[in-house]
Amino acid sequence: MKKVITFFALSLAIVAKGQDVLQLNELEYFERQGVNVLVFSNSFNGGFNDEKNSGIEIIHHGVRTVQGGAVRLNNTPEQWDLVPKMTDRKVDRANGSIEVTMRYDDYDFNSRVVVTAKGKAVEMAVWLDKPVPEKLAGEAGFNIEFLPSQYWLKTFTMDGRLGRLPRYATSQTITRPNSEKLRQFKGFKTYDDRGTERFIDPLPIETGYSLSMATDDPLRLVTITSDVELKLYDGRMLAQNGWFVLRSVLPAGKTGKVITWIVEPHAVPGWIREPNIGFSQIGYTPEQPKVAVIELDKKDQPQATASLMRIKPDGTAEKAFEGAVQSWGPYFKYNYVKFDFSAVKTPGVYYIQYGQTKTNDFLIDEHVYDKITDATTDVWVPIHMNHMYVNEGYRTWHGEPFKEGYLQAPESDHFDLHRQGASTDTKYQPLELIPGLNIGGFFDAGDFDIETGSNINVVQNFIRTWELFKPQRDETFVSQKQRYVDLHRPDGIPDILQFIEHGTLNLVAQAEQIGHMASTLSNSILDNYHHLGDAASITDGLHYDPSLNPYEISADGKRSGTPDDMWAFTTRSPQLDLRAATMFAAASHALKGYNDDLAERALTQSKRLMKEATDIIAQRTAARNRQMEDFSWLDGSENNRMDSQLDKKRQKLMERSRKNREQLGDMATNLQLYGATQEQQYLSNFEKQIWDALELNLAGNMQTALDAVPYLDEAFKQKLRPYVEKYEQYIKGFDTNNPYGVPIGLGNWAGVNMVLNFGITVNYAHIYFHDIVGKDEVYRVANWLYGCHPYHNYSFVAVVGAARPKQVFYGNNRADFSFIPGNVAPGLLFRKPDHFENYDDWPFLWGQNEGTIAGNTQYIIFGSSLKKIVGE
Ligand SMILES: [Ca+2]
Ligand SMILES: [Ca+2]
Ligand SMILES: [Ca+2]
Repeated sequence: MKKVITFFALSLAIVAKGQDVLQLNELEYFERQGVNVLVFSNSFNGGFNDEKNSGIEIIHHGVRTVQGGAVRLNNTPEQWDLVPKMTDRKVDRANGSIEVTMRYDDYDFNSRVVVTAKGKAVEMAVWLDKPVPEKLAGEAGFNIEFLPSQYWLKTFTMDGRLGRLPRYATSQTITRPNSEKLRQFKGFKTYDDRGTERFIDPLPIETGYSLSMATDDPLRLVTITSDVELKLYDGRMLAQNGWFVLRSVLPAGKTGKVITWIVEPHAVPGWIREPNIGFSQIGYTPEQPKVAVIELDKKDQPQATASLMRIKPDGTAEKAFEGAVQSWGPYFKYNYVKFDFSAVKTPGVYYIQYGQTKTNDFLIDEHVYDKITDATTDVWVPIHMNHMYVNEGYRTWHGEPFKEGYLQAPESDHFDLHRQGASTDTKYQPLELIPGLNIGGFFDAGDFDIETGSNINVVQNFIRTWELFKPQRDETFVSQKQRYVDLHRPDGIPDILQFIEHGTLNLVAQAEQIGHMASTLSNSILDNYHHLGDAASITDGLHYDPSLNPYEISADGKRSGTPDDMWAFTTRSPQLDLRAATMFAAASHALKGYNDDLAERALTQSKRLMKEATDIIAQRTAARNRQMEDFSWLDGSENNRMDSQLDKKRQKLMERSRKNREQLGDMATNLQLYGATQEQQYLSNFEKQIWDALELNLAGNMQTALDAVPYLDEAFKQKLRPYVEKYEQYIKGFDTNNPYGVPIGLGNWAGVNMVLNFGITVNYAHIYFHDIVGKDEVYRVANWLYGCHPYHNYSFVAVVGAARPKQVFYGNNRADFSFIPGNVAPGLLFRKPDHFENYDDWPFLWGQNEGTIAGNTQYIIFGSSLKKIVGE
């Protein structure tokens, strides 16, 4: 160890000059070419508790490979273990250091981490003003975490001993009594101890004072030396989404500077990030615009030209086109140039050659968009059908889940952000079986609950697709009687009708059995919420009987003492009931002639919920003081500064909109009700509201206005024209906002819904006003989705036709580093202050890789409308 430190000190002295060393930059992180060290640019937020996105992070040669640097209370913190709250962050430019104060309220425990640039390395030091609280002694430590997919199979040395980091977790563990387990998020438990009253604690892979990670890979090499023992763990022992964890336990009874690590991420001399050539992996039609966006390292010198190469039938390549590379400019941390090869219109197989970089090949052909929705409708959607056995060829995707049904949720504060109030708002006692809910519905996303709001969206998205595009595709066998779904087996019924039916079956059952809509049907225990595997094995399928012992099964084999039954959260929301009423009206319309009985039941519930919810809202409104948040929905993305006169005008508009909304109901709901019932009053309610809404938030309300075009006359269309003209300017505005020409989200859920919404609106604007919004505009979102975006150029959609779709998604099969075909990833996750990422070797970050049922059915509308336009 001594030797290493001496060598280290020497190397510091030699290269501590200019740009070779880590320096604190304007954006408050440490930077040298190839290495960024971020210190709480992103803090732990506790929403889903630890999304592996926070604390001290290292972006190493363009990849965020280290995060989670903080004082933590576990050897390998899981999601739902407590995270520290950042209470202070100080940037000291003079000394080149960042200091962060962290706090654990549960233990009244404060600590500070000070990160200081020291040549090519940083010093990470932990300071305590008071000794570690007794309860945390031996448990609290300073941790950082390494991304397994970037480190597995690589070599490491600890104090000179050799090792190789494992592809799969097989290190050793001990168990400890639950009394020693520190409290997890809201007091939940992530584990089932099988009655042992003991929890699992991993043992380290290695311990020592000097560690080199990835000695065989200069891009990933990081050396760490410490004055307190280092322990290297494999976080995957407890949870598949765990990382390699390096930690030093805080010494008990000490104050002051208690731990000092020297961390040096190696930088490859002269390294420049490989250009990321963004293009559509689906390919292009001959007539459409074709522009590649090339993402360049700031230090990279742009090429003057790029070429489009054509692969001939004999396998050789020839230059089809050479064109100038146009500068777009900087956007966050990279520089962007564009290569326009729209001139090439001959069908064929092509690739882009830019300097030394050559892309994979893609097609130019009339038919490239023909199959873009097929994987989503034929595979992704049916696999997410709940309460069914789903088969595909030789493979079972899942058995029939939740056979024991759903219990009335007791009062609770749930881990998936749901809440059951003190009153159930139903005739059921807490934990009483609510009959008839285990039918129909779709799994929410990478989890298995039925989010009612999302399921309402799903049914509406299917209805919208059905009513506008009437897809007759039949590739799925659905038997509600057998509770069986078979993929790729036609049964004579358009699949989309069967999907509408399946969603409606669950939602009607909620309305009939509960009396109103549940907020969710979800897991009762955290241990089966993070389930990865066959949905049918989440619960034991037996009714919970508290008179039996846990894990005991009754003599008749029908009940068990394991409290794993799912819960229905039933606190009444009249707003949700109204949304359901609208959807039921539309579903009734769509299902008529296919399933008349269900259509009738849906209509009955629609009318009843509409009346009851309206009454409840009226009562509540009368009793409630108005709050500003009531019209926050109106205040959209246009935050231009306005003078006070405009402000006044706007306030007046907002006030009128609010009143109209209160008296006439939501305008989009009115429009949908008109579509479902053809009753004139709904249409006039809509017309009274739409113009104010467009004045207040053009981008946010344009879709609703366009949805009305088929129902209204030419005069409406003429009145809408100037708004569409303004919207066209809004679309074009994205060309200067960012290099990719679409709205890009910066939240902790990447913005695919926003991008899809934009794409659908542009498509509809083109369909109804093609003289204003030209056909060229409809390819913006397609380009983005299928590969023209930052970070990498893989298609975000696991879609038919893409040459290089993403390979891992946060689906329910994520533990297999796999995907479910047809999934749409949220996309680029933004990490403050300037980093976009989308891992394609690590599925477990939901903010960038999780497809949702509402988003994926929205994609079906987008894809269907795009196909219609392209086919014209
Ligand atoms: Ca969920
Ligand atoms: Ca079918
Ligand atoms: Ca059960």
